[in-house]
Amino acid sequence: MPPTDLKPLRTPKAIAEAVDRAVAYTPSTDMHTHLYTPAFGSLLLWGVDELVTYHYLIAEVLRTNRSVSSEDYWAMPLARRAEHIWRVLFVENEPISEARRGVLTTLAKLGITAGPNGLAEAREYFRDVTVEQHVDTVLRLSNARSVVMTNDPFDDAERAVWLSEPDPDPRFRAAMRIDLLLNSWEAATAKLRAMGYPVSPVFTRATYAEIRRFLDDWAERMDPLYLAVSLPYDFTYPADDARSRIIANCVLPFCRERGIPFAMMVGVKRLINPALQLAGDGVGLWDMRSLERLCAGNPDVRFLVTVLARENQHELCVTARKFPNLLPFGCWWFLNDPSLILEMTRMRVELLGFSFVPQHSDARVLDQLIYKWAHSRALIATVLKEKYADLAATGWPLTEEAIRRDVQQLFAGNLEAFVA
Ligand code: FIX
Ligand code: ZN
Repeated sequence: MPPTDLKPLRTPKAIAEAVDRAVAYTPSTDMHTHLYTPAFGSLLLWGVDELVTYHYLIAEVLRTNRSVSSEDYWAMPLARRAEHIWRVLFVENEPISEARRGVLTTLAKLGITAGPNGLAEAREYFRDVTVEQHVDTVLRLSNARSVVMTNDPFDDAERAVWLSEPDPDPRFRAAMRIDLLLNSWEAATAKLRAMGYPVSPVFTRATYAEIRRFLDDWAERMDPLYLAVSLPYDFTYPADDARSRIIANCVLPFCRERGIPFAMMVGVKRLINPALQLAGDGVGLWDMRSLERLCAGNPDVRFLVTVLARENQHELCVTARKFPNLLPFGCWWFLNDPSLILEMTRMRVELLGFSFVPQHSDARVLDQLIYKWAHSRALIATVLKEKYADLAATGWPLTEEAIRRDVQQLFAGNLEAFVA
């Protein structure tokens, strides 16, 4: 990055140029993805056929061409599914949606001229690419310093890889995901027993101890940055249910003693259309009094929180103003769209200053890092230019040095400090 001078930036043009430099140059820590190191084999999705069959695009193709049902779609092999999506969503209809534009941004940055023949050209590009090469290419093009994985010890395929002690890649860090434990206690007891943790469905002191032993064992194996869970829109705490008992007796003590945050992603309405499989989830409004109770009742536990409903965003910002142990993050899933990223980022800067994590990619396919970060960096820059121009208009001596510091904080520093 070129040296910066310390003379105050007075004009919107000078401010905009300084913001663009800082946003382009500052590497990001991507705090939530579904990516894996190549050591995890087929768990790491990459390449144009996976990119084009992303579940966001499945939802769009099924409504755009209703003559092909979800059953017909799932009956096709991957290559045919990609060709179907490409034809319907990119050739027969303009690729105007955010998920479609994302594919094109990725192909363009990989040097593949995107046009009606883009799928075939991209397949040509990937023919001689190895996954190791592609990880380097994608992280470079995304300017991502590190990505945080979603690591589920209840997933049989992933657990087997961990037990084989795969070579670590410092660019990929772990997050331990416990959805089964907190959302499906019955199923979790069977898995825990099979893994050698003799829990009973009835909550006894011994069962709590075994759950803790499970969390501790896997934290030793994974060294997670945080403990994570996706919770439904009707998540209530405390409640007379298994989830609340495990959170109170196992999760919160674990996070407190291990010194890692508890990350809650709240608002999904699971499988409102099961026929769409991963694409079948919806969104619901969360009663955030549960968040207030968790933050107020556990001031020595740090909470990373993202919520799925647009209508919950303002309350999340206000709640974060009240609780220093709450760090809002990301424009998650159905919110990862320009109109909503702009709205949420403006709201957060106005209410929280720079004390939040503006974005995560949620990338499921390695290549998505390229577009998810390219699009978000541009949008975050748009908001920063507005806000810094407003600040400079007060006569405040704004410098490029200060802008760089702020952008580093947003893209990496806030999270790194919160998990340290
Ligand atoms: O729970 C999650 O981690 C969600 O992000 C996923 O379930 C969701 O399918 C997704 O990938 C959204 O972007
Ligand atoms: Zn996710």
